[in-house]
Amino acid sequence: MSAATSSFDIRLPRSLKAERRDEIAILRLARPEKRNAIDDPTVFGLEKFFAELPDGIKAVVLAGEGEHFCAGLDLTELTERDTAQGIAHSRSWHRAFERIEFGKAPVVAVLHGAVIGGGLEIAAACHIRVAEASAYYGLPEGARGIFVGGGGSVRLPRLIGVARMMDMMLTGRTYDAEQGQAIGISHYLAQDGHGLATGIELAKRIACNTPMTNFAVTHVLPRIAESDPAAGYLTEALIAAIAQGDEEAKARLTAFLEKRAPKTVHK
Ligand code: 1HE
Repeated sequence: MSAATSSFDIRLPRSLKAERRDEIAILRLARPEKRNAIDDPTVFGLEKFFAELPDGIKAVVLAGEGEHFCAGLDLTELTERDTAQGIAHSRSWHRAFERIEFGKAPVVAVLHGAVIGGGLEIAAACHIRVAEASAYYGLPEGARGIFVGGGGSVRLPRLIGVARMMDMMLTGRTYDAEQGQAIGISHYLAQDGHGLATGIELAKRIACNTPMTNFAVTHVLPRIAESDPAAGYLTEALIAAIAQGDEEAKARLTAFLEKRAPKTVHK
Protein backbone atom coordinates (compact mmCIF):
# COMPACT_ATOMS: atom_id res chain seq x y z
CA MET A 1 0.00 0.00 0.00
CA SER A 2 1.50 3.36 -0.92
CA ALA A 3 1.87 5.96 1.82
CA ALA A 4 -0.45 8.96 1.96
CA THR A 5 1.30 12.03 0.51
CA SER A 6 0.45 15.56 1.55
CA SER A 7 2.17 18.92 1.77
CA PHE A 8 2.52 20.95 4.97
CA ASP A 9 0.59 23.86 6.29
CA ILE A 10 3.83 25.84 6.67
CA ARG A 11 4.45 28.83 4.40
CA LEU A 12 7.81 28.30 2.74
CA PRO A 13 9.81 30.24 0.15
CA ARG A 14 9.84 28.92 -3.44
CA SER A 15 13.33 27.56 -2.80
CA LEU A 16 12.00 24.92 -0.38
CA LYS A 17 9.50 22.15 -1.09
CA ALA A 18 8.03 20.01 1.66
CA GLU A 19 6.14 16.78 1.37
CA ARG A 20 4.64 14.55 4.02
CA ARG A 21 4.62 10.77 3.83
CA ASP A 22 2.87 9.54 6.95
CA GLU A 23 5.32 10.14 9.84
CA ILE A 24 8.16 11.25 7.54
CA ALA A 25 8.70 14.76 6.16
CA ILE A 26 10.74 15.24 3.00
CA LEU A 27 12.18 18.72 2.57
CA ARG A 28 13.88 19.62 -0.70
CA LEU A 29 16.21 22.49 -1.47
CA ALA A 30 14.44 23.53 -4.66
CA ARG A 31 16.48 26.17 -6.44
CA PRO A 32 18.31 23.98 -8.93
CA GLU A 33 18.83 26.81 -11.42
CA LYS A 34 21.20 28.33 -8.80
CA ARG A 35 22.47 24.90 -7.70
CA ASN A 36 20.40 25.24 -4.51
CA ALA A 37 22.57 28.12 -3.29
CA ILE A 38 21.17 29.25 0.06
CA ASP A 39 19.87 32.83 0.10
CA ASP A 40 18.22 34.68 2.99
CA PRO A 41 14.64 33.51 2.22
CA THR A 42 15.90 29.91 2.20
CA VAL A 43 17.66 30.31 5.55
CA PHE A 44 14.56 31.82 7.15
CA GLY A 45 12.41 29.14 5.50
CA LEU A 46 14.61 26.40 6.93
CA GLU A 47 14.33 27.90 10.41
CA LYS A 48 10.55 28.17 10.07
CA PHE A 49 10.10 24.67 8.70
CA PHE A 50 12.03 22.97 11.47
CA ALA A 51 10.48 25.20 14.17
CA GLU A 52 6.93 24.49 12.99
CA LEU A 53 7.30 20.80 12.22
CA PRO A 54 4.06 19.11 13.29
CA ASP A 55 4.30 16.80 16.31
CA GLY A 56 3.30 13.77 14.25
CA ILE A 57 6.49 13.95 12.18
CA LYS A 58 9.04 11.51 13.57
CA ALA A 59 11.89 11.98 11.09
CA VAL A 60 12.83 14.34 8.27
CA VAL A 61 14.69 13.68 5.04
CA LEU A 62 16.54 16.66 3.55
CA ALA A 63 17.48 16.43 -0.13
CA GLY A 64 18.29 18.71 -3.04
CA GLU A 65 16.64 19.07 -6.46
CA GLY A 66 18.65 19.03 -9.68
CA GLU A 67 22.24 17.96 -10.25
CA HIS A 68 23.64 19.13 -6.92
CA PHE A 69 22.68 19.01 -3.26
CA CYS A 70 23.81 22.56 -2.51
CA ALA A 71 26.40 25.08 -3.77
CA GLY A 72 26.52 26.81 -0.35
CA LEU A 73 25.86 30.42 0.43
CA ASP A 74 24.29 32.51 -2.33
CA LEU A 75 27.39 34.55 -3.14
CA THR A 76 25.41 37.36 -4.78
CA GLU A 77 24.24 38.42 -1.31
CA LEU A 78 27.73 38.76 0.08
CA THR A 79 29.05 41.68 -1.93
CA GLU A 80 26.67 44.17 -0.30
CA ARG A 81 27.16 43.30 3.38
CA ASP A 82 29.18 45.26 5.95
CA THR A 83 30.76 43.66 9.02
CA ALA A 84 27.75 44.04 11.34
CA GLN A 85 25.43 42.63 8.67
CA GLY A 86 27.87 39.79 8.16
CA ILE A 87 27.65 38.84 11.83
CA ALA A 88 23.84 39.01 11.77
CA HIS A 89 23.80 36.88 8.63
CA SER A 90 26.02 34.20 10.13
CA ARG A 91 23.89 34.17 13.28
CA SER A 92 20.76 33.66 11.14
CA TRP A 93 22.35 30.51 9.71
CA HIS A 94 23.27 29.40 13.23
CA ARG A 95 19.64 29.79 14.35
CA ALA A 96 18.29 27.88 11.37
CA PHE A 97 20.79 25.03 11.65
CA GLU A 98 20.28 24.79 15.42
CA ARG A 99 16.63 24.10 14.63
CA ILE A 100 17.81 21.19 12.50
CA GLU A 101 20.39 19.81 14.93
CA PHE A 102 18.31 20.26 18.07
CA GLY A 103 14.83 20.13 16.61
CA LYS A 104 11.76 17.98 17.08
CA ALA A 105 12.85 15.07 14.89
CA PRO A 106 16.06 13.44 13.62
CA VAL A 107 17.09 14.57 10.13
CA VAL A 108 18.59 12.40 7.38
CA ALA A 109 20.48 14.31 4.67
CA VAL A 110 20.63 12.82 1.17
CA LEU A 111 23.69 14.21 -0.62
CA HIS A 112 24.53 14.22 -4.32
CA GLY A 113 26.69 16.30 -6.63
CA ALA A 114 28.23 19.40 -5.05
CA VAL A 115 28.01 19.54 -1.27
CA ILE A 116 29.95 22.74 -0.95
CA GLY A 117 30.56 25.40 1.69
CA GLY A 118 27.25 26.10 3.39
CA GLY A 119 25.91 22.93 1.72
CA LEU A 120 28.39 20.90 3.73
CA GLU A 121 27.52 22.97 6.81
CA ILE A 122 23.82 22.15 6.55
CA ALA A 123 24.66 18.49 5.94
CA ALA A 124 26.79 18.53 9.10
CA ALA A 125 23.82 19.84 11.12
CA CYS A 126 21.79 16.76 10.14
CA HIS A 127 21.96 13.53 12.14
CA ILE A 128 22.49 10.95 9.40
CA ARG A 129 24.10 11.49 6.00
CA VAL A 130 23.53 9.34 2.90
CA ALA A 131 25.85 10.11 -0.02
CA GLU A 132 25.11 9.14 -3.60
CA ALA A 133 28.13 8.18 -5.71
CA SER A 134 28.12 11.62 -7.39
CA ALA A 135 28.53 13.52 -4.11
CA TYR A 136 31.66 15.54 -3.47
CA TYR A 137 32.65 17.88 -0.70
CA GLY A 138 34.54 21.17 -0.69
CA LEU A 139 35.01 24.31 1.37
CA PRO A 140 35.78 27.00 -1.22
CA GLU A 141 35.45 29.70 1.42
CA GLY A 142 39.25 29.78 1.59
CA ALA A 143 39.60 30.53 -2.13
CA ARG A 144 36.74 33.07 -2.04
CA GLY A 145 38.42 35.10 0.71
CA ILE A 146 35.78 34.34 3.32
CA PHE A 147 35.24 31.91 6.20
CA VAL A 148 32.58 29.37 7.09
CA GLY A 149 29.61 31.03 8.79
CA GLY A 150 26.96 28.34 9.12
CA GLY A 151 28.39 26.52 12.12
CA GLY A 152 30.94 24.61 10.06
CA SER A 153 33.87 25.40 12.32
CA VAL A 154 32.00 23.80 15.22
CA ARG A 155 30.33 20.84 13.49
CA LEU A 156 32.80 19.80 10.79
CA PRO A 157 35.77 19.18 13.13
CA ARG A 158 33.52 16.75 15.03
CA LEU A 159 33.11 14.75 11.81
CA ILE A 160 36.51 15.03 10.11
CA GLY A 161 38.83 16.78 12.58
CA VAL A 162 40.40 20.24 12.52
CA ALA A 163 43.38 19.05 10.42
CA ARG A 164 41.25 17.89 7.46
CA MET A 165 39.06 20.97 7.61
CA MET A 166 42.17 23.16 7.56
CA ASP A 167 43.42 21.31 4.51
CA MET A 168 40.08 21.73 2.70
CA MET A 169 39.99 25.45 3.43
CA LEU A 170 43.67 26.26 2.88
CA THR A 171 44.35 24.16 -0.23
CA GLY A 172 40.86 23.77 -1.72
CA ARG A 173 41.06 19.99 -1.39
CA THR A 174 37.85 18.17 -2.26
CA TYR A 175 36.71 14.66 -1.31
CA ASP A 176 34.57 12.38 -3.44
CA ALA A 177 31.74 10.25 -2.04
CA GLU A 178 33.89 7.24 -1.15
CA GLN A 179 36.61 9.38 0.38
CA GLY A 180 33.96 11.31 2.29
CA GLN A 181 32.60 8.04 3.65
CA ALA A 182 36.11 6.94 4.68
CA ILE A 183 36.83 10.16 6.61
CA GLY A 184 33.45 10.25 8.34
CA ILE A 185 31.35 12.77 6.43
CA SER A 186 28.67 10.28 5.38
CA HIS A 187 27.27 7.26 7.18
CA TYR A 188 25.91 5.49 4.07
CA LEU A 189 26.72 5.33 0.38
CA ALA A 190 24.06 4.86 -2.29
CA GLN A 191 24.09 4.51 -6.05
CA ASP A 192 23.17 7.61 -8.01
CA GLY A 193 19.42 8.04 -7.96
CA HIS A 194 18.96 5.74 -4.96
CA GLY A 195 19.86 8.13 -2.14
CA LEU A 196 16.33 9.33 -1.45
CA ALA A 197 14.97 5.79 -1.16
CA THR A 198 17.80 4.93 1.23
CA GLY A 199 17.18 8.12 3.20
CA ILE A 200 13.46 7.40 3.51
CA GLU A 201 14.16 3.82 4.55
CA LEU A 202 16.50 5.06 7.31
CA ALA A 203 13.99 7.73 8.36
CA LYS A 204 11.33 5.03 8.74
CA ARG A 205 13.64 3.03 10.99
CA ILE A 206 14.33 6.14 13.07
CA ALA A 207 10.57 6.78 13.30
CA CYS A 208 10.13 3.35 14.91
CA ASN A 209 12.25 4.36 17.92
CA THR A 210 10.53 5.81 20.95
CA PRO A 211 10.41 9.63 20.94
CA MET A 212 12.37 9.55 24.22
CA THR A 213 15.19 7.56 22.68
CA ASN A 214 15.38 9.86 19.66
CA PHE A 215 15.39 12.88 21.97
CA ALA A 216 18.15 11.38 24.12
CA VAL A 217 20.29 10.52 21.10
CA THR A 218 19.92 13.82 19.25
CA HIS A 219 19.72 16.31 22.12
CA VAL A 220 21.50 14.69 25.05
CA LEU A 221 24.27 12.55 23.53
CA PRO A 222 26.02 15.46 21.74
CA ARG A 223 25.95 17.50 24.98
CA ILE A 224 27.32 14.61 27.01
CA ALA A 225 30.10 14.09 24.46
CA GLU A 226 31.18 17.70 24.98
CA SER A 227 30.84 17.68 28.79
CA ASP A 228 33.59 16.96 31.25
CA PRO A 229 33.41 13.21 32.03
CA ALA A 230 31.97 13.64 35.54
CA ALA A 231 29.06 15.75 34.30
CA GLY A 232 28.71 13.39 31.33
CA TYR A 233 28.35 10.27 33.47
CA LEU A 234 25.80 11.98 35.69
CA THR A 235 23.77 13.24 32.71
CA GLU A 236 23.96 9.79 31.16
CA ALA A 237 22.60 8.17 34.32
CA LEU A 238 19.74 10.65 34.44
CA ILE A 239 18.69 10.28 30.81
CA ALA A 240 19.11 6.48 30.97
CA ALA A 241 16.74 6.37 33.95
CA ILE A 242 14.26 8.67 32.24
CA ALA A 243 14.32 6.60 29.05
CA GLN A 244 13.87 3.25 30.75
CA GLY A 245 11.05 4.61 32.92
CA ASP A 246 9.02 5.29 29.78
CA GLU A 247 5.99 2.97 29.38
CA GLU A 248 6.87 2.28 25.75
CA ALA A 249 10.40 1.21 26.77
CA LYS A 250 8.96 -1.23 29.32
CA ALA A 251 6.60 -2.67 26.70
CA ARG A 252 9.50 -3.15 24.27
CA LEU A 253 11.72 -4.83 26.87
CA THR A 254 8.88 -7.15 27.84
CA ALA A 255 8.29 -7.99 24.17
CA PHE A 256 11.94 -9.05 23.82
CA LEU A 257 11.87 -11.14 26.99
CA GLU A 258 8.69 -12.84 25.75
CA LYS A 259 10.44 -13.52 22.41
CA ARG A 260 8.10 -11.25 20.48
CA ALA A 261 10.80 -8.76 19.38
CA PRO A 262 13.56 -9.22 16.79
CA LYS A 263 17.07 -10.13 17.89
CA THR A 264 20.00 -7.86 17.11
CA VAL A 265 21.85 -9.66 14.33
CA HIS A 266 24.32 -8.46 11.71
CA LYS A 267 22.90 -8.63 8.17
C1 1HE B 1 25.46 30.43 -7.60
C2 1HE B 1 26.18 29.69 -6.63
C3 1HE B 1 26.39 30.29 -5.37
C4 1HE B 1 26.03 28.50 -8.43
N1 1HE B 1 25.90 31.52 -5.18
N2 1HE B 1 25.00 31.65 -7.35
N3 1HE B 1 29.95 28.29 -2.94
C5 1HE B 1 30.83 28.18 -3.94
O1 1HE B 1 31.86 28.82 -4.00
C6 1HE B 1 30.41 27.24 -5.06
C7 1HE B 1 30.05 28.04 -6.28
N4 1HE B 1 29.43 27.22 -7.30
C8 1HE B 1 30.14 26.38 -8.12
O2 1HE B 1 31.32 26.14 -7.94
C9 1HE B 1 29.38 25.74 -9.25
O3 1HE B 1 28.23 26.54 -9.51
C10 1HE B 1 28.95 24.27 -8.97
C11 1HE B 1 30.17 23.37 -8.99
C12 1HE B 1 28.21 24.14 -7.65
C13 1HE B 1 27.95 23.83 -10.08
O4 1HE B 1 28.54 24.04 -11.36
P1 1HE B 1 27.57 24.04 -12.64
O5 1HE B 1 28.49 24.15 -13.85
O6 1HE B 1 26.63 22.91 -12.57
O7 1HE B 1 26.67 25.37 -12.52
P2 1HE B 1 27.06 26.91 -12.79
O8 1HE B 1 26.94 27.23 -14.24
O9 1HE B 1 28.36 27.26 -12.13
O10 1HE B 1 25.94 27.67 -11.95
C14 1HE B 1 24.58 27.76 -12.40
C15 1HE B 1 24.02 29.05 -11.88
O11 1HE B 1 24.00 28.99 -10.47
C16 1HE B 1 24.88 30.25 -12.23
O12 1HE B 1 24.05 31.36 -12.36
P3 1HE B 1 23.60 31.90 -13.84
O13 1HE B 1 22.76 33.10 -13.55
O14 1HE B 1 24.88 32.20 -14.57
O15 1HE B 1 22.83 30.76 -14.46
C17 1HE B 1 25.75 30.43 -11.01
O16 1HE B 1 26.23 31.74 -10.86
C18 1HE B 1 24.76 30.07 -9.92
N5 1HE B 1 25.41 29.66 -8.69
N6 1HE B 1 26.52 28.50 -7.18
C19 1HE B 1 25.22 32.17 -6.15
N7 1HE B 1 27.02 29.67 -4.40
C20 1HE B 1 27.26 30.87 5.82
S1 1HE B 1 28.77 30.98 5.11
C21 1HE B 1 28.84 29.79 3.86
C22 1HE B 1 29.94 30.17 2.91
C23 1HE B 1 29.83 29.40 1.65
O17 1HE B 1 28.98 28.61 1.41
S2 1HE B 1 31.09 29.75 0.53
C24 1HE B 1 30.86 28.60 -0.74
C25 1HE B 1 30.08 29.22 -1.88
